Amino acid sequence: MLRMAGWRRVFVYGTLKKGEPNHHWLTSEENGQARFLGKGTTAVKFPLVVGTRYNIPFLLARPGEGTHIDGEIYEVDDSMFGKLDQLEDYPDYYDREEQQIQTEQNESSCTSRSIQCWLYLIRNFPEKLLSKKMLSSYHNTPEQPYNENYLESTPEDIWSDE
Ligand code: PCA
Repeated sequence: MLRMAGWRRVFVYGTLKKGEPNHHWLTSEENGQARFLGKGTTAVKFPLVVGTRYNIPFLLARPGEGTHIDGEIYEVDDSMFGKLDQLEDYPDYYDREEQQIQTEQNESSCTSRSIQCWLYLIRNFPEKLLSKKMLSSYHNTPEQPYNENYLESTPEDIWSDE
């Protein structure tokens, strides 16, 4: 596949997935370009929990705990990558790092491969988050609706109820 300069692969597991509340960030042409490459799963286990009164999905920087996480792989241009950093308030709130992502099995050849992608994760979090239910796949639900008002709150306020 032709690799274009300035494009990065990003693995999204939360509100940026198709059908989830922030997916429009990836499809808005004003933000830049994003190309869906396929579904994937983290090669490493991570705790994925929904926390705070805003019901935000958090992938916690505790590799080896939790489960392999399902998500979607996108190739994004520089402009889109910058927008995603803005949405995740990188580096003040979410950090990001490159991780190996196992791609979905190719039906005809029964093979899958693992590729490096950026993902957003939380490094400084209240330990209490680790006692929440750990998910392998995030979906926004009416029982625990995502509340984007957290975008207007301070990091201290976000953690205040955990
Ligand atoms: N958005 C990013 C990180 C957490 C979130 O809600 C994502 O979907 O991967």
